[in-house]
Amino acid sequence: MGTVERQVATASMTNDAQSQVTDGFHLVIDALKLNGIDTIFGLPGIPITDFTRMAQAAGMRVISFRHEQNAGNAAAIAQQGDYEEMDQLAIAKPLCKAAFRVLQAEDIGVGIARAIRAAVSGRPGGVYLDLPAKLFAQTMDASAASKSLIKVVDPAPRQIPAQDAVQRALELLKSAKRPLIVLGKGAAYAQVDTEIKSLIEKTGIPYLPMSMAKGLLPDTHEQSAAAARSYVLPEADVVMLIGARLNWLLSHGKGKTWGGKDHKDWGGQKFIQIDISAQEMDSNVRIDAPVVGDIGSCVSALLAGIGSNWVKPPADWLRAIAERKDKNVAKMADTLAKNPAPMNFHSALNVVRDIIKANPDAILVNEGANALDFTRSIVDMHKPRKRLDVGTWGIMGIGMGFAVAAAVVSRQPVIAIEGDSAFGFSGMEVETLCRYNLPVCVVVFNNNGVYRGTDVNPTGGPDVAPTVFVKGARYDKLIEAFGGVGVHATTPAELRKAMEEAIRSRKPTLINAVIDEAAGTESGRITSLNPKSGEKK
Ligand code: TPW
Repeated sequence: MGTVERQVATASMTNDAQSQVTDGFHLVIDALKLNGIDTIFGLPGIPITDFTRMAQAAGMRVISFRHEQNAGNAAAIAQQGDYEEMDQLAIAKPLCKAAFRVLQAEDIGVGIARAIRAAVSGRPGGVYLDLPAKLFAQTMDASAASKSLIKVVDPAPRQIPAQDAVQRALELLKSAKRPLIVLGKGAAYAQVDTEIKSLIEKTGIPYLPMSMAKGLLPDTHEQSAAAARSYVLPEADVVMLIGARLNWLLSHGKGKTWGGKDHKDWGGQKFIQIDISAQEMDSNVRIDAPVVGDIGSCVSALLAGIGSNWVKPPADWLRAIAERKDKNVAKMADTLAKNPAPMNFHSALNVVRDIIKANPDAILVNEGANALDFTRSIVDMHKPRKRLDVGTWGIMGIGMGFAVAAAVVSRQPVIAIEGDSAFGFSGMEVETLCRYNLPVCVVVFNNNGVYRGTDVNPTGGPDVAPTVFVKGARYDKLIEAFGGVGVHATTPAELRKAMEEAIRSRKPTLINAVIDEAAGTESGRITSLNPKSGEKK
């Protein structure tokens, strides 16, 4: 039975008097219908993809948008409030690292200094500064005003780790038979690339880069264990985390990924964690050797403690990793070399991989689901801080904003690899790319929908399935409206030619790369987080 048929069956089961069980999906649908609500404005993505399918199957109208903001506006037409009166500080507070409000003109200097310090010290984060309209009309004596401004001294002060903490970490590392280092984006932010490289190379320990730490050492480095990730995580006995958190991206440091028996079982690894925030320690599993301080100071202290006669990890560990790597790399090379029609993620990304290799200073922006996960694993980065993606929270819509800023600040070419749904969240900003004539090449991996484009409306009604977009859409035409270059690419050769030309010309370019609508899975590599994924059954 196909996904949709099965869900229709499940839905109708709830209406069956014999049936004993229902689930949260159907309770929500039933409660809405009971109250006469027959239309949902939304945006499907896991964990609510199946909910939208079931609601449609149950006869509700499900109208999908390209950004939740627009769905919210659609749903709000009957209940508009006074937007200008909104208490933005209260709304921003739980979402930001800090939120402040300035009420007097004489406090503007303090407010801005505080906001800067809060944003860049310790673990960096976004800060909201509320400047009410009334503030701007206030006047004050010009010389007192200039004295009230503060130039922040040492906004991100160094935090030196305690020597005994460093010693404890080194002892544990020395005792390891199968050590592993995980580099997180904190390691990349720290901008101490030489020290980190030297720590990795002097210890000889294999490492895994998290997505935004890719390129901190070139992904082609022989100590990179990225191509053997699923082998090294469960097998390692001591893991040193450098600016990486044991959050969901690392399966919370436990469970099957780490060799545990079930999803909560500890795999037995000992952890050394280097982080600027003490609070991060023990957040999911025991941290045996916490080293709290800024990454630069911590890595320097470790390097000093390592000295010149550090014993490299056992050869059998390194050999076992190398064997897995070779096997996986060969397998991937076979997959990448295939040339299916229509293109799939692999054949398209094989091109992107070559383009990035030939242009290692270009900045790669990346969002989507399959478009994100496959790019992360297939496209090697060769230099630090050249990869910007949706990060820990997987927020769609960062694409064009990141691309604009990356081009403006770095003046390097920017390549944005975008799922078609992901692109829709910020797509209008292609006008901004054209307005400022930015050297950005947007590649939309167009597979006709959120994740895939193959769903059908099981009721046979006039609306398409919630995850499906206009088939065969021509995103390339969008940028042409503003004078940019649009290209429709249906083969890897066309994609390569268009990307090379975009890099050469530095003109704002949008390539509509047509991908098989059945390629990929629901939500890329995190399908398992879907409460009731049709794909996995
Ligand atoms: C602000 C939920 C995760 S990934 C995704 C959505 C909507 C888009 C996947 O389709 P796309 O990629 O971009 O076409 P691909 O390569 O698989 O075809 N709203 C926000 N953030 C998230 N993460 C979602 C919804 C989601």
